[in-house]
Amino acid sequence: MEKSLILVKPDGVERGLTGTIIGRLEELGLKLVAIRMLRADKDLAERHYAIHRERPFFNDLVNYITSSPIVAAVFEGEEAVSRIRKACGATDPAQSEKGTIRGDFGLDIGRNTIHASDSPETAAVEVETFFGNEGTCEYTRIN
Ligand code: D4T
Repeated sequence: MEKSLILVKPDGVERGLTGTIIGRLEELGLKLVAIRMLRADKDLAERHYAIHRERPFFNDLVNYITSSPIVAAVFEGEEAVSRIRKACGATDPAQSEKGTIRGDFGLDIGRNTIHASDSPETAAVEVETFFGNEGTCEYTRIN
């Protein structure tokens, strides 16, 4: 079964949107299999966003994600990665459809409320980055 890692970014946590966002993904029928709140340090943030190291917004991105606590969670389900990406909406909230998480709550392209894995392969790396020690839980989701 496919897994996807999401992060509720500082703007989501600070505005009390964590439960709403997790709830939206649970409502898709996806199974929550791990969750934790943390304050990412620079090393963790740079590892997570390593693919963007050469992009002009990299330093702002790392500064932002380390500025305040985030909530990391793992969801499991059929096509979890693409279904969650669809529920998130476009990266820039100005371009996201209403009804998507970023379309409804995102403030700007940096403070866009949620990160979600972009492929099953990336998800496996990201789950290891955020939950390497404790792993994920197993249970049967009853719909
Ligand atoms: P994430 O990875 O957070 O789910 O976002 P996306 O997959 O939708 O978008 P991305 O990888 O292109 O960007 C990663 C992250 O960087 C921020 N960002 C992006 C930014 O601050 N300025 C920019 O110009 C872009 C393109 C937002 C998401």
